[in-house]
Amino acid sequence: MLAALFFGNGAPETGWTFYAPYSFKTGTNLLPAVFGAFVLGFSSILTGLNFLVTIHRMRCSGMKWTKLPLFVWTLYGTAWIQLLATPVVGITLVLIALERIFGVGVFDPALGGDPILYQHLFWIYSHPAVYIMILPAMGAISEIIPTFAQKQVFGYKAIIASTMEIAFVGYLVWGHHMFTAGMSGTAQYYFSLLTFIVAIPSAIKVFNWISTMYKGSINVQTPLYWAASFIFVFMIGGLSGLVLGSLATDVHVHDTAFVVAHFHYIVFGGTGFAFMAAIHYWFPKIYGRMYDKGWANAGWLVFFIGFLALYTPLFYLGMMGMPRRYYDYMKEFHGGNILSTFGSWILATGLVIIIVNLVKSARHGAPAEMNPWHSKTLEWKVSSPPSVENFDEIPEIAENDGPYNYK
Ligand SMILES: [Cu+2]
Repeated sequence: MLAALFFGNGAPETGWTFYAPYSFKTGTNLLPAVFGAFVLGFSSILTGLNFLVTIHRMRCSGMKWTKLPLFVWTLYGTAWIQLLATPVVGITLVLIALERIFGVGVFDPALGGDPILYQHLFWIYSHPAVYIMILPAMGAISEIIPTFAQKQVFGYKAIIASTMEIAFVGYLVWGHHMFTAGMSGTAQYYFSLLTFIVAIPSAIKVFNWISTMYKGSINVQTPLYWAASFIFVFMIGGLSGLVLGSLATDVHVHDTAFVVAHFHYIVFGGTGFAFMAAIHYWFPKIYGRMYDKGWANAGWLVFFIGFLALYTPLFYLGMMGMPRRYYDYMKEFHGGNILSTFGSWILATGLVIIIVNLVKSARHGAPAEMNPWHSKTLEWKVSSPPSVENFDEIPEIAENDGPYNYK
C-alpha cells in the first residue's frame, strides 16, 4: 500500500496545480513531482534571499537607494515575493504529501478536510508568482526605454513605488482565481476590488515608459522594437485582466480560452517579449559580439505577427464559450483554432530566426564596443564581455551621477 504511494502508475496527471482532492487520490507517481516542485521552491527562496542581502549590503560607495537602476529595484521587489510567498506553496505541497501518505485530513472532505482550502493556499503563492515573472521583465523595459530614447527616465520614483506596490498588494488578490469555486459574496467583492487596485501600478509604469519616449531622441534598434511591442501586448493583457477581475464578466468567461489568451498576453507577451528585449540589449555585453541587426529585426517582426495570430483568436473563442483544458472543440470554434494554429507556426518560425541569429553571432558576430547603446548604467563601463568579478576596481558613484543622466 505504502509502496504504491511512492511508486504509482505512470506520470502524474494532475496538471501543474496539484489540485485537491485529485492530487491525493490519483494512483500516478505524484510524490516525486511534488518533491521536485518543493526543491524548486527552496531554490527560489534562496535566490530571493541572495538578491536581498546583496542589494542591501554590497552596493558600491555612492550607490544610494535613489540611484539604484530600476532593473535592480524590480529584482529587489521580486526577491521579497520569492522569500515571503514561496514558503506558502512549499508547506502546501508538504500537506499534499502528508495527506497521501498518512491521510491527515486537511483537504479530504471524508476526514473533515476542505479541498477548497488547497486552492486558497495554492493561489496565495501562485498569484504573486506571476509577479515574480513580470517584475524583472518590467525592470528590463525600464532600462531599455531610457537608453534608446537617450533621455532621463520619466518618474523614476513613481516606477520604484509602483514596483514595491505590485510586490506587496500582489499577496492580497489570490481569490480572483476562485470566483466560481465557492466563496462568500463579501470575499468576492474584496478580491475583485483589490485586483483592480493592483492594476493601477502596472498602468503607472506604462504611462512612465511612454512619457520617457516622448520627445526623446529615439534610436530605433532591435531591443526597442521588442520593448515597444511589449508595451502593446502587455496593455492588451492587462486590460483583458480587468475583464477577469470583475465579478460579473469573470463568471461568464471563467475557465474558457479567454483566460488562456489573457495569461499568454501577460506571461508570453509580457515576460517573453521583455526577455527578448533584454537578451538583444545585453547580448553585446554578455558575449562581446554584436548580432546581425537585420536578421534580429526580421525575427522580431515574424514573431510579433505570429504571436498576434496565435493568441488573439483565443479571446474571441473564450467569449463564445470554448472551455480551456480540452483537446477537442465544437465545430463552430474551428475557424479560430485554425487561425491560432497558423499563428503558432509563424511564431515558431520567428523563434528559429532569432535563436539561429543569436547562436551564430555569439561565436562569429563582429566584436562589440564597450557601450554600443550609449547607456549610463554601470555594466556598460566595463569591457564586453566583463572580466571575472566584473570590475577590476570597485566603482564609486559621484554625487551628481545617476543611472539615467542623459542630457
Ligand atoms: Cu492572479
